[in-house]
Amino acid sequence: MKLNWKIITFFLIAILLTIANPVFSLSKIPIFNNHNSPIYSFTIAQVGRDDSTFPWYNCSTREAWSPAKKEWCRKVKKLQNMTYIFPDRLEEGDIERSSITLTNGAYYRQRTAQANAFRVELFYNRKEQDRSYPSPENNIIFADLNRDGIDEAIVLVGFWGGGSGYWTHISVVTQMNSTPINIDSINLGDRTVTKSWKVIDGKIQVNLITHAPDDGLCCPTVPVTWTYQLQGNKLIKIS
Ligand SMILES: [Ca+2]
Repeated sequence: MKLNWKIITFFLIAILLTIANPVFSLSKIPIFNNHNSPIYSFTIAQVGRDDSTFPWYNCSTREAWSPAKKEWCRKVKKLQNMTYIFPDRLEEGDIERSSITLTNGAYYRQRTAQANAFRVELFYNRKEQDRSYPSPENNIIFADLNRDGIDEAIVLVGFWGGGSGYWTHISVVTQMNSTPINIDSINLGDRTVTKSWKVIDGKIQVNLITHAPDDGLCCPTVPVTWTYQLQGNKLIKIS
């Protein structure tokens, strides 16, 4: 039987393209988050307890929620509607800025004759080249920092001071199973960029871009890794 090499070649190419196509197609598919915005390569990593991947859920969907998702979203709602403390603001003498009760994840004080406006946003991470939206995605970790067997919530909280300054804080919340309490918040600095963070062996490790002495506040250039440990009710920078 004489083989028709043209037909065989055609089918071989067709089979090859069929196999290869999903590979090529997947590489072209943009990844989208719950706000339908592309996740950029500098989006901070979602890393949970002891470096294992921690699940994240979109709490705005309407399907029947799994027990794990219900529990996760219940905790997120608590985090969005509670009081946060900012000890560094108290040192500046503005008592009102040092203790903020959020509603649905935000607080805004309008400017008055006596005082500047300011805004506090939960889950806000100032990303590189992207004044992004507040989102729990990537900006929340549940991990046991004090080894009592119960996970604390560790969240990023953004603080806008009424001008061009923007300070990202790491806040630790305990008692997530009852009435949560923000026991401490530390300030990562004005307009620093949080690149990634994780919890390893109960310590919070943050990779961020901070300022060289000559950098303008707008434009930090120095990559650093800072590590924090919960000692009693205080977050202490240990390296
Ligand atoms: Ca704990």
